[in-house]
Amino acid sequence: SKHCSGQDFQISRVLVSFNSAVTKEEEVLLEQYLVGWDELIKFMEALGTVFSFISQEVKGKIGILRELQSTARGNEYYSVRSMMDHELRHNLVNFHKQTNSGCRTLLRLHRALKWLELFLHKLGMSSDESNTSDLCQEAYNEALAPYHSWLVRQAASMAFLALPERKVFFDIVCIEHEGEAQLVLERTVRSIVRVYNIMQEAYHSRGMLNLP
Ligand code: 1PZ
Repeated sequence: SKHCSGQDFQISRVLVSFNSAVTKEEEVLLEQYLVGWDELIKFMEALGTVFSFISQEVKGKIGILRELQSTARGNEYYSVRSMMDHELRHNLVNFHKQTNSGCRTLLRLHRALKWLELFLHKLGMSSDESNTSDLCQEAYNEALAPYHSWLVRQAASMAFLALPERKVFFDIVCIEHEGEAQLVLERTVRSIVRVYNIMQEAYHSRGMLNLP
């Protein structure tokens, strides 16, 4: 359809960005990773205004990271591991209170990517009778709810009720025939899993999975 071109959201760009974020040495390049998120923001915006509070939140996190990349020490923010090691070396990571470190900010996006992985997987496996709000809520309960306050959980659940039905989703995702859906979604899920696992290990090995 007409909107599946140009500047509009394209799931293929999510796949390409996350794939190109991973180097042969299994480094995750921060800039490419954020480009993947830029595309996901377009996706949220295509879903309507109810989701703009969520996309504002994500834009805020991306903004903090791009800001860090633009400073004098910006070259240290080249990859996820170089960022982590730079911030740890200079005591920029606070393990006790909330700050705007790159590590804790990126951790929020990292956790949200697990939600997306689960949701896209469920969407790919879903049938005509499946309800997108339920799929979304299940993925949220598993991946993000444990890290969110009661108030945020309530707001998220309300937003999920406003999600469009599967057909509309497939349209936004630019899948013309439902038969293609599973393949395209699984390919995207694989590119997400690859980035996610590398970052999970980087956070885990530095004891940073629970940064406040
Ligand atoms: C398809 C429609 C989108 C569904 C999105 C599912 C997640 C909804 C939850 C949104 C709540 C956002 C409100 C603010 C949350 C923040 O408190 C947390 C923690 O940050 P802190 O307070 O520690 O600084 N922020 C996050 O967890 C960041 C990411 C939340 C949104 C993820 C959306 C992912 C969308 C993927 C692309 C479609």
